[in-house]
Amino acid sequence: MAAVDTSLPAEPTGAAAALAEAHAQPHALKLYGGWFCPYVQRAWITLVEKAIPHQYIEINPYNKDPSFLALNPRGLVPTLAVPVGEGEKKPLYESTVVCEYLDEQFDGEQHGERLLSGGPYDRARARLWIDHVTGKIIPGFYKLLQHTPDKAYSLDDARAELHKNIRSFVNEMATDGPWFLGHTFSMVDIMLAPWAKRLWLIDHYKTGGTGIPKSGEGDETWDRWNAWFDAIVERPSVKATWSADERYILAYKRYAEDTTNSEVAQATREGRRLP
Ligand SMILES: N[C@@H](CCC(=O)N[C@@H](CS)C(=O)NCC(=O)O)C(=O)O
Repeated sequence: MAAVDTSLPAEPTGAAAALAEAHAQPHALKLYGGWFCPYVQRAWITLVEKAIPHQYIEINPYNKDPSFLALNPRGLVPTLAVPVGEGEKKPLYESTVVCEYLDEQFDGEQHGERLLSGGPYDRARARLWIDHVTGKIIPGFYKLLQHTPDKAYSLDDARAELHKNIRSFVNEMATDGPWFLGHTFSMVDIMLAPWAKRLWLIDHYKTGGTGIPKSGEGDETWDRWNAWFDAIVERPSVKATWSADERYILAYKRYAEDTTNSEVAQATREGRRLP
């Protein structure tokens, strides 16, 4: 059985290193993360967007340290340690749950607008498209990235599936601004940002790449996607949580060769729901 990636570089680099360093001091709110992890990046972006004081602790989730498992029995990052009363802490995990908690808990004026805002219908609709990102687009990303010639499906099949799921997401986007909700940046944008930021790895590793047309070379749906994409990869919180590009080439090689035994990769290989 292929090894899990315990050999990954231990620290973030570039902008993410500066951010981690700025949040290295002990703080009651702790984010346990891995620099390479897109699910962590969701939580990290939320912390930055809302200017939430916290401590960032880099760990390698593939080393299932007992102290880590005591916080999160699933053994996955992001894991958040949340202060509850005098010196007491409780854990939270699952990136969508962590981000929603941060959004609700840090609600003062200094934290800006709510990322999941509006009435019950607006919030439910946002969650619906977050569910689409998590349940359809992200699995499609890994299916394409982990494609190898011996698979039962072709590279074109994987590309078509990813395109279909991105397009149904884009068709729900407002047209009057770059973000999913138009002029309002929201949790829906954050939930997809880390994988959008990693799409170039598919171009790097897979023949034909993502196959997503450039603006003006496809139809209106792809033009709308490209407007969102250009805005999200330039969003300061997304850039601030990004390490040097060559680190991701290293980290994702095992996905591209389909040799990693990370839980996400195993689930993808076996056609199971992602962890
Ligand atoms: N559903 C989880 C997924 C988190 C996840 O898969 N994290 C990866 C790193 S990107 C991890 O901790 N993997 C450890 C392992 O596979 O053993 C979430 O949304 O937080």
